[in-house]
Amino acid sequence: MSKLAEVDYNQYLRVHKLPTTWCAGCGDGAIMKSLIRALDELQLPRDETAIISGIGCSGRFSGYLDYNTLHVTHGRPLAFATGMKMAHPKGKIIVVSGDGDSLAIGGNHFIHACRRNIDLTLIIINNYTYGLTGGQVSPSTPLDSSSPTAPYGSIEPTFDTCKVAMAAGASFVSRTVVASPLHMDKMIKAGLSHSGFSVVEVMSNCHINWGRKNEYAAAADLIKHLKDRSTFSAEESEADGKHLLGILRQDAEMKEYATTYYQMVEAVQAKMAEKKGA
Ligand SMILES: Cc1ncc(C[n+]2csc(CCOP(=O)(O)OP(=O)(O)O)c2C)c(N)n1
Repeated sequence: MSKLAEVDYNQYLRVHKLPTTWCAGCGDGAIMKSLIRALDELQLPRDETAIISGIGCSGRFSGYLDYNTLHVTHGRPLAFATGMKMAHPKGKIIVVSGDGDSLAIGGNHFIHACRRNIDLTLIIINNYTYGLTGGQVSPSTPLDSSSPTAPYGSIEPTFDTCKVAMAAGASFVSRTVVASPLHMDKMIKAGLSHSGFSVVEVMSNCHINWGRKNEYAAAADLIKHLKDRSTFSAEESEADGKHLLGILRQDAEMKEYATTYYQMVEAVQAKMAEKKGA
């Protein structure tokens, strides 16, 4: 049976910032460890790697991970990441974002990053809710579930993050669940290894601000629920709305934005030099 890679986590963390502010049992800790295992295996050069996050519980990643980091305004990590990638196209840039951060206030940036197919990796931690601010409804809150802003149940249909990403043009799209750390490791590693816009949606547990309102107040119960609500079968997912896991799109041939841009700059400069010489 395969097992989790053994890694010295502390060498990737700003240990003086620990313990984390996350609630006991929060999926964010498991996801951060999974990201560390992926970083450890891929050995991306630290000087060329940046981690950017917005506001939210998920926003803490840029505080804890000992890389070049940016902690930016709510909903805007992809905008900052895009600027960073264009200024430094060789850099490996990882954005960690909540479902509120990337699908609600940052939804526009999400769609356009997909459309441009810019070489960034976006890890969306989908915990069904605005965790940090108390559990308000987000674009991925399950229909009929309760929250402080929908005490009688949410009447809003949810976004399927991965379908939106594929429709908008992302070249790598995958989904995993915090209940399956080995699968999570695999998806994050694959996303980081892709050249182009890669989206890794991680279904995660906010048992405190979503679970307590929906009969999953214990972390273990909600993690089990998420596992039960996930499937590797497209048919099953279509039939009863379960979260479809796995790599849903992987296309290395699609044009990447920064590369195309700098190729154009080179071509225009060559043309201008030719004109000058003539
Ligand atoms: C412009 C702006 N609007 C609203 C807020 C308040 N706010 C902070 S975090 C957050 C939602 C966080 O939810 P999500 O992105 O899903 O992340 P999570 O906390 O669940 O990881 C909101 C609404 C803010 N900080 N800035």
